[in-house]
Amino acid sequence: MQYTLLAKDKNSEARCGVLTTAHGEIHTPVFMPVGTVGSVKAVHMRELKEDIRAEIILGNTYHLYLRPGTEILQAAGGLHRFNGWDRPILTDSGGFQVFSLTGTGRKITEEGVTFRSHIDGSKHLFTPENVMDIQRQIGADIVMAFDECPPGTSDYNYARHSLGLTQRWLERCVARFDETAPLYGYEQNLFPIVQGCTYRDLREKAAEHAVSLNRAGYAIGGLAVGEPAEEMYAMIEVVNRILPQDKPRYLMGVGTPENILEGIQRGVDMFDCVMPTRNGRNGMIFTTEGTINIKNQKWERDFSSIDPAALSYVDTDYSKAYLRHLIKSDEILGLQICSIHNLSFYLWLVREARKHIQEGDFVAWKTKLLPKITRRL
Ligand code: PRF
Repeated sequence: MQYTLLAKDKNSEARCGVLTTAHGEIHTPVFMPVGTVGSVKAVHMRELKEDIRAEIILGNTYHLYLRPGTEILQAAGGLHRFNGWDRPILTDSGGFQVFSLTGTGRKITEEGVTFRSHIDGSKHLFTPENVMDIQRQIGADIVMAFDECPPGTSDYNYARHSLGLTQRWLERCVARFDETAPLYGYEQNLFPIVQGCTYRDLREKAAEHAVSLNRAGYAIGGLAVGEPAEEMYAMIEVVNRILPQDKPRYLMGVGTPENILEGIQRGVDMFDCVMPTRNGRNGMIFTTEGTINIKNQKWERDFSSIDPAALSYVDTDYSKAYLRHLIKSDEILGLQICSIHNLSFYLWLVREARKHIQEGDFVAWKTKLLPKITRRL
């Protein structure tokens, strides 16, 4: 995997580049639509490619392992063959997902995490080793380390112990990953995840340790988990001062359009978040004029396009009033339109960021755009 920096902003840490994987190029900064079970909810692969113009999607080890299971995925020839997406795929390790299964008998030990399936209650064990093996079987281009993501409000002592565990797990992930080979003939890459909650010294220690393992890219985890946004931005700065300039940095599970622009300004290259799809299915629409709750009565007779900027075909094919009607009627088409529109908005946002980094006016563009798109309409 090759990362080439194309431009660096003079007034901030923002950069743009190209990440070349076995399944094609990713232009950074990039937003990765979330496809938890291998499908981006309510969106066809054709729409993802041709309308939304996504370059990479995300899958979840936890969900794919439980269903359909690795035996089926291997029989299919990997997730790309199974779901029909022939561009890059990144899989999250399941760390974050099993840690959100609180109150279900989940247990963390040095060995790994035992948890119960949310589908049938069956008991399972994730270890750094088997999570690497599962991601080999899924066939992700980018494989994430198995980590613990503690709550944003964790005290120093908890955070320090948790980071120790995550670092020992990371070394086991690297060892297992490096002693195993890809199953489908193309290269896969392992990204370490930097944890450490909101504690500077822990973040620095975690970043230095991750860098010492010399991987093709690095992730920042444990943010946007309940801490104030300003602390998240401060931690990104601390970590990105240590991560190498010539490797991509991925901020996991972030975030709002504002979080993404602030992350880009601080040198982040990759983002993923369920917000455009999940909130979209709930009627929250991100537009270039501001955020809309499409269920609101104020849109009942608004026959204007969903977004005047026409970020995708759905914006002009359908009106706000019609979309409101679909969502109010629980029509499947409403979920599809909201998802296609919101993902088009997020992909538009990072494409514009890329353009303005290259043109040299990123911060001025961001400062002018933010008040407009964060408005509640
Ligand atoms: N670790 C993993 N996945 C994640 C996170 C993390 O810390 C986050 C935190 N925002 C989202 N997804 N493995």
